[in-house]
Amino acid sequence: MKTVDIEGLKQVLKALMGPYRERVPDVEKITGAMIEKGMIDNQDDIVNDHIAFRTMGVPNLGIASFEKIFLNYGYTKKDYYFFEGKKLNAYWYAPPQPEFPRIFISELRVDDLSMEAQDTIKKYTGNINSDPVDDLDLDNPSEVGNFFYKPLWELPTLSDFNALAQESEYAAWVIYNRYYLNHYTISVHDLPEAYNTIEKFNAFLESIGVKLNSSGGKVKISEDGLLKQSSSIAQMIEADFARGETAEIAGSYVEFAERLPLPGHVKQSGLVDRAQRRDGFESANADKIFESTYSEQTNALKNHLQG
Ligand code: OOG
Ligand code: NI
Repeated sequence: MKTVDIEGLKQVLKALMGPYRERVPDVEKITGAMIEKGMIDNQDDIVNDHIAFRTMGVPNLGIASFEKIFLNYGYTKKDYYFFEGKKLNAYWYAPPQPEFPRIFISELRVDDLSMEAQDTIKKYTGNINSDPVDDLDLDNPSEVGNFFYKPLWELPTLSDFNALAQESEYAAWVIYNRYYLNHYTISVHDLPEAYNTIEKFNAFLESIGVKLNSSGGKVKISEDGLLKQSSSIAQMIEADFARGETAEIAGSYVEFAERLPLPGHVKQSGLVDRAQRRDGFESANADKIFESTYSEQTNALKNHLQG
């Protein structure tokens, strides 16, 4: 078996974070306030629970293409999730070493959309005749790092974007944002005691003016009670569309996760390592977290800001 390029993986993850931080001012805002409260000394002290990406399920793209990047860096494919209402598939991937984030990759089940929406998507993706990941030198971390932010299809028109959003907000998000990092996730149980539950951390976030996704309630709890998640509402970006049009659309967001110790393990943070905590994801939680970029949430954020 090929040895994993751990240094290369670090570089790839670092390349992802730069543009993400610029697009999502909440990232710096939260980190800054965490430093001020003495939770951490700097960004590197934050344990990143997982990162997430979205793709279009069409030939040569989708999970089957995108996952090759992380399989090359030693990730292992784990459970499958199906989101019937949102017409999505997803998998999560376990890292080669526990200090790296898990990865969550979803894809739009394009064939499940109306013919109209399919035609719109294929207008952009239709001339991708080979898998773009196959054209990459996966062992070259800087080439891989650049790939995430490289356009794979033409800039959409605003009217195509809006039409897609009518049927699938996920579709519209991907047609514009492509492989931009969708979120990173602060591991809350690794923080000092005063902030180490999702409830305590949410209170802190709201105290600094971070607006939380309220879909299904601000705290999403897995059926076994051991995975608790919350997320910010995606921040709006000034997006340039084809023909010189511009619009404010949803960009990326930040997530927060608390993983409780599995039954039989002591509940004392610091004494419990990652292997002894609830792993993986939860469909019902994820279903609501996707909505962090949906207009019902982003409109609530806008109204709040105009307050
Ligand atoms: C991913 C939503 C699901 C989780 O942790 O369950 C998720 C997305 O918005 O693309 O992040
Ligand atoms: Ni997530």
